[in-house]
Amino acid sequence: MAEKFAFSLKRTDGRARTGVISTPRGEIRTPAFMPVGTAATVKAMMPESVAETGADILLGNTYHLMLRPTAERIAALGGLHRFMNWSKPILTDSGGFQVMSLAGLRKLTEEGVTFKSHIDGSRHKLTPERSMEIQRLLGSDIVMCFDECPALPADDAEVARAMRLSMRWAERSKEAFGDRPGHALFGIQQGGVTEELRAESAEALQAIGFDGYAVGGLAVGEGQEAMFGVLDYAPGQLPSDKPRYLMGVGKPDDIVGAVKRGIDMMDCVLPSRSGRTGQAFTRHGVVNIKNARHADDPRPLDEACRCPACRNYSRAYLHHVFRAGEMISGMLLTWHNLTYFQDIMQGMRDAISEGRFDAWEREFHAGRAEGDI
Ligand code: PRF
Ligand code: ZN
Repeated sequence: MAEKFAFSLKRTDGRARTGVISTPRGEIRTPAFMPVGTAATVKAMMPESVAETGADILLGNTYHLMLRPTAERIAALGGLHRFMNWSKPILTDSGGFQVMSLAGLRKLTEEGVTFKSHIDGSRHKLTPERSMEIQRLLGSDIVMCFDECPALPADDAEVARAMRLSMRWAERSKEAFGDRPGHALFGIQQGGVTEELRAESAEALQAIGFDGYAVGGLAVGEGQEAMFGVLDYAPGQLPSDKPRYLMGVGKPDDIVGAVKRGIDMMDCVLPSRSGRTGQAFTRHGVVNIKNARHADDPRPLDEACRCPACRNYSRAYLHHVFRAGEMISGMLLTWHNLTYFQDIMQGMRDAISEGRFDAWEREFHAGRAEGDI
């Protein structure tokens, strides 16, 4: 009998929460930040280094892996954990969101979505049933429902149509997922920035019943103020005894604002992608390492950071290897960014545990510059 998937809430401070998600592959401390390992790798990082940054769980993508190397091939090779040498939990996104943002020539029907691969133009189909099958073949620990996420701004009729389709797909996802002890299925709330639609979506999902609930459809062009406006009520529409996951967010201040409003999990490509394009996030703000003023600077990126980029290298070196197009540039900056994001999460977990989240948040915002530093 497989161990169970469970969420245990340890402490709340205002609306911020800290707890632990237990899975057969290990515990996930919440609030949790999930680095993105789209193509069975967190780009530029060895999995053991990703674990060292403090990540308890990675995100993988149905869309990319079904196209290359295919879910069937990964299953035959022992599943995604073994394939990529990551033994801790993996959450997989269901594919619909990536089809809409990446694939060419899409056709959406009640049944699902057909599309052309962004890699070779070949035709494929995703349905709730096929998405559940792919995520099972990958061996995902936390499976996401198949949904449709409209880009914002969109009119209410369009947002409502996409949300109601997503709720019918959520029911089909649950049916196709079946009963899999030790594995979790999360529903995804949609409804744009409209409170009534968010409420309708939350009720529909709870009537079906899930192991966790995601807030989808945000960070798609509405801006931080509108996103926080939704997060002022959306977590409260979802069960308090299950994890709440905000999909695809965000910058450090987005993450802090989301946790303050009751979010337990997040994922974003930002720390890894920015690392490869020369952007470092620090306690004082954003550092663009390509900027000429770093060329002679012997100081580390962030003197208080525990990562190898900050312990062993100067800004001058990081500037040089970035300008020279050396691979170590992306490796070191990604390592730094992932470390910094995980340290923010640890700081919030500690602060919530000790009932001092507000003070922690004030300190987080103090001494942060808006532009480049
Ligand atoms: N749905 C799914 N994946 C997502 C989103 C969504 O709404 C978002 C929205 N920010 C990111 N990734 N399935
Ligand atoms: Zn660092």
